[in-house]
Amino acid sequence: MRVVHSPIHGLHVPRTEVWTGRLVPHVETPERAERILAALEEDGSFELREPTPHGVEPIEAVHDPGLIAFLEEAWEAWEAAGEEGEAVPDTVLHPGLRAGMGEGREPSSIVARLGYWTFETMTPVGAGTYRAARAAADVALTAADLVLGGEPAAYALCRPPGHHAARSLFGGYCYLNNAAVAAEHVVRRTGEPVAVLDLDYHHGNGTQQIFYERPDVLYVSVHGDPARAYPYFTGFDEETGAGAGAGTTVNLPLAPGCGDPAYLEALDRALERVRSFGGSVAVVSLGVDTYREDPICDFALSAEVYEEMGRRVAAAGRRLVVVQEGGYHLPTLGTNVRRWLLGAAAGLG
Ligand code: OKP
Ligand code: ZN
Repeated sequence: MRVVHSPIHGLHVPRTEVWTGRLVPHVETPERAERILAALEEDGSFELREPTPHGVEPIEAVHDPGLIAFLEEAWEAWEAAGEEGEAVPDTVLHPGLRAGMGEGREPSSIVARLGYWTFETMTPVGAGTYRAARAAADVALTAADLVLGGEPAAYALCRPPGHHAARSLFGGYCYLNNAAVAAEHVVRRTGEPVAVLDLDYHHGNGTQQIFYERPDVLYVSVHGDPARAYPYFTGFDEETGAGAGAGTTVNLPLAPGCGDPAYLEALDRALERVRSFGGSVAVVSLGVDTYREDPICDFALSAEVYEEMGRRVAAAGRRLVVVQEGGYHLPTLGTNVRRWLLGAAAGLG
């Protein structure tokens, strides 16, 4: 299988995040991508390459140009303001803040602008963040191009991840929505509908929001129930799309401790929807934070199930653009991704 990766991810080194009042070391580290790359390099069946730069246009197809411009300038503005450490807001634009007073516009100070373009405090902007986020989008776009060129599957080793980034918001360790950028690219190149299957532990609020009213992009997600799991405010089963996109969003929230049988049952339901939706390409947001030892999640999947998962997804009969999202248990991160991809390769036949 073809693998796209870029060393530029290493310029993004988030240091700390605030979890329920405690400052903790950030879990979305460069070592994550290094572990995955090492596991894939160890196996002779993966063919590695670096991405082709695609410019900003395919990113503007799914994101507010204001968000992109902000991410590009944010670090410099933070430094110019004499701030210490990473760029993180202290106040975010909760909709209630200006309720009944109009939407408000982008403020001018850097700390306020951070609170305008993000929804939380766990996603710091540092010196290399924008370059890494752009490289991750190029990685996803290059994998999409390989599949458009006839490959049955390609894997995009994206870092930082993307599925929490909405049209006009970064957050959830995500800055640009790599999977959404790739899916929109495929729609525009083929004129066909595209399914996005999100298998990260967390609900992909960003991908869902970007395509919520779109009849030509299916978003299906299997994830920790937002009743307890981040991002808390999206991913309920009654969210099914709106307007022309009514019925093209499918959420399958799962209970804590979810094991292999319950997970595979939900996956089969998700795949039924993918199968009945048109198109020849599916984008998979692959997070292996569903693994039982993941330090920030609460599912109980075995290592072995990843192979079966990949096999079942491939058997759905779509060409696959597999985009890396989360996964934080470093000792098994690479081998779990490898298992998934080997299973998919077997399922593609
Ligand atoms: C990114 B991806 C709760 C911490 C939650 C944010 C998780 C972002 C996950 N105390 N931190 O979907 O793996
Ligand atoms: Zn996740």
